[in-house]
Amino acid sequence: MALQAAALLPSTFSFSKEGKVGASLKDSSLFGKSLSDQIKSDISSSSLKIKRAVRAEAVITATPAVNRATAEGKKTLRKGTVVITGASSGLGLATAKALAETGKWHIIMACRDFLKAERAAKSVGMTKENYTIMHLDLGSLDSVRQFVDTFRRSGRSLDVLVCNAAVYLPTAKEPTFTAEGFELSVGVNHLGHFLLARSLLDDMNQSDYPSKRLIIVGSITGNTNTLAGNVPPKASLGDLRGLAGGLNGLNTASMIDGGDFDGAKAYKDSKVCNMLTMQEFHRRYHEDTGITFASLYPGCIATTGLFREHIPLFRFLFPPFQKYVTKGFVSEEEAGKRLAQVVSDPSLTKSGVYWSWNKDSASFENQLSQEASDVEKARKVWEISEKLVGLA
Ligand code: NDP
Ligand code: PMR
Repeated sequence: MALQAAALLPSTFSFSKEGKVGASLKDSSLFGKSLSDQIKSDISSSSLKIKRAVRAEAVITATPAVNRATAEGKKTLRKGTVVITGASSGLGLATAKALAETGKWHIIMACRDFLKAERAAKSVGMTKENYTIMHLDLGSLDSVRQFVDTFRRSGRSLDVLVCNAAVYLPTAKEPTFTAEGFELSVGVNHLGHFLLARSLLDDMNQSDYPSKRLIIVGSITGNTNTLAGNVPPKASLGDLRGLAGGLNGLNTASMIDGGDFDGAKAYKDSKVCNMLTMQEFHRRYHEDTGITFASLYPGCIATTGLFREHIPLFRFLFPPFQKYVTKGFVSEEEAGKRLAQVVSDPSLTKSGVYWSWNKDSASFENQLSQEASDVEKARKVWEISEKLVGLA
């Protein structure tokens, strides 16, 4: 909070913890002192602090200050940098497009298929200066670590991270596994993102951007307090015995609750983990870092690649079913605008929130199910996940 407030101060130089200087000039006076006097005294009293802070800082990013004064003296916020996982299709791509169109964001498309991502960016009219593609396969922790390294080498600051990528394997009879041997749905959707978000938290903390956010995409189907969440198989993490055993399907179950493999349930369980993780981040880090942690259900985007593994009849009937029966359907474009709001809308800065949208497409804070808001379970999922990804 302190960092955010400092960066938003309108008429002084602001100094972040890391000693970065945010110059936001305005021709006015502060409590009767002239601006130039104020600046002079700010500079002299802070230069020592900056020198110390810069010496102490291991990584000095080359990011320009948050507020730049243009030639005409007009204040502009620098472009934010947002990392979006799985930006090569569906919701991630639509969000990247919506943000690129504002001209206020540089989008790091964190994708496993470079060519697909490049084609996707072109297909929605994104221009070169608005995006960079960086390789990330969430099914490999080495790849996650490599991504973090590549990102750091880019010299960009990290302002917003969107954990969006996911796989859904409803027709699989047998489990498949990530490089480290975790069941694929939970491995990619939860554990890969867990390591990514934990590793990049420090980077975000160092950014001088005024509104830093970490967003983990959730879903209605992981919430058993809804009709959609009561369609079998229902999400349930049980006592986490499968997760604790490493989900490897050999000496332990491939499902979090220790039960038999069910691809649809594994996806829903992974979404519960996503929503629990967001809240645990909030409890552990919001107050100290000022970072906004959020999750969301963007609506039923029944046309995306998420259903690629489903039977053809499902893929044919699902969009009209959602459009005309449940009326929960939302287009990729609309869903992208919703997630883009969670990334950058000044009114959505509240942390620890699971956002949803009503029929008029207005956002509201939604209630999570009992399990998806269970504080003790969130802590346990966090601690077990830390061990599985090598952070503890
Ligand atoms: P898509 O299948 O269109 O997008 C998923 C993205 O994840 C793709 O870009 C895909 O990459 C990427 N991905 C999959 N596996 C990996 C991996 N191992 N490493 C890196 N990236 C990977 O689905 P959606 O857009 O629908 O899903 C996006 C998010 O929205 C998910 O979190 C999903 O749970 C959530 N959601 C979706 C709803 C819907 O109705 N569709 C409803 C509620 C939530 P590639 O292109 O290479 O396959
Ligand atoms: Mg569901 C208001 C009712 C509603 C909504 C918003 C969704 C969203 N679904 C609803 C109801 C129903 N669905 C009902 C009544 C049925 C029984 C006919 C039903 C069935 C159904 C299936 C078989 N729905 C599904 C599936 C899937 O395979 C999808 C899934 O669970 O993916 C994990 C799905 C979904 N329904 C949704 C949403 C958003 C999904 C998919 C994506 C997700 O949660 O990420």
